[in-house]
Amino acid sequence: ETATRAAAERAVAAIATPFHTAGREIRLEANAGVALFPRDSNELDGLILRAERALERAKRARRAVAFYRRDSDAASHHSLYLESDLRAAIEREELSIVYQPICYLPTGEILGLEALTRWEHPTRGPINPGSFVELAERGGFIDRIDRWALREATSQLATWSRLGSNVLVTVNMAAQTLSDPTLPRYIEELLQETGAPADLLVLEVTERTALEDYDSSAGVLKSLRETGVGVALDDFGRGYSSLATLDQLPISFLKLDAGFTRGIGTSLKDEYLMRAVKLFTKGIGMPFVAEGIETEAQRTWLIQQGIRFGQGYLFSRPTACENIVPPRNSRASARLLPPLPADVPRSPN
Ligand code: G
Ligand code: MN
Repeated sequence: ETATRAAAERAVAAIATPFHTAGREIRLEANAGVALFPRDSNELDGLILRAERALERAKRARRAVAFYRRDSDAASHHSLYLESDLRAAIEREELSIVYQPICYLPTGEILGLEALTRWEHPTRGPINPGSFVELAERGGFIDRIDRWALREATSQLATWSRLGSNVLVTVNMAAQTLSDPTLPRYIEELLQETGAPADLLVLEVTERTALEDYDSSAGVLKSLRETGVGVALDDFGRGYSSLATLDQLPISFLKLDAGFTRGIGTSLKDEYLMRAVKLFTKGIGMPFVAEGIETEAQRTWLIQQGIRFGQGYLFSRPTACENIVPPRNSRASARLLPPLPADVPRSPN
């Protein structure tokens, strides 16, 4: 450890030495996180992950060099096992998809079905989706899970559409998945293979997802829109939202975060915000879906505001596809997927 520490400190010091270029002095900062083979892990992935954990500690403690400490972070040790289980989960068929309806509020009619991935661990039982998605994002393989979900959902969409339904199917996408320029091609192949109609498939992206790697993601979203696949902006209002980007991204409809629905009847601020977003989206011709509707009172208030689309336990919990009968001949796609805002004539100024 002593020799490794000395080497790491020399490297950090070398990077931190000021240098001159084009007549300017440049100063860089560096930290190092170290994991040792085979003490900390005998696998490359494990070593990298642990070195990253050590690096996080070095940055937090503002130290040049930090070593991975097994006992310092029992929880992350635990998540390493879980992570390798998750990598294997696709092949072991432990992942499944449940669907939650997106409804027309006045009638409860189903317009769309959001595909939500579930993981049933062989010994630990169901794992919370939030935590396994984060695990896969940190491990750098969320795209494999997203692409698996896309394949499943697209083939389910094809089945439903052959039965005469034209309900939309939406699938959640992570930033990593969305910034891959081969994604549109992958989706087109899926559509061809399964015979699912492109205009009934919608990708749900969060603003953070779309903006994290804006240059590649915007290109991917644009080519997807050209093939007819829709894009919904998910979790709007949760931390990253700006009204300006709504206009820059090719968004078909917006899903307002469940947190605001919870505020109905208790928080005037949430109510005003929903009304403001309603006014804005109506102005640019973008449908608006309220998430997390749990009570009749919330639904009534939303309808009074002219908000016509919503999702939540009031209508249905996420459900296995065998237990869902999507309606035939609803005008689902037309209601939620009007022409893109860019095609809507705008008033001058
Ligand atoms: O980020 P996104 O909006 O895709 O998250 C959907 C998650 O919200 C799912 O895990 C789903 O089970 C959960 N969910 C859906 N409807 C409701 C609801 O009415 N109340 C609560 N508390 N959670 C919900
Ligand atoms: Mn979603």
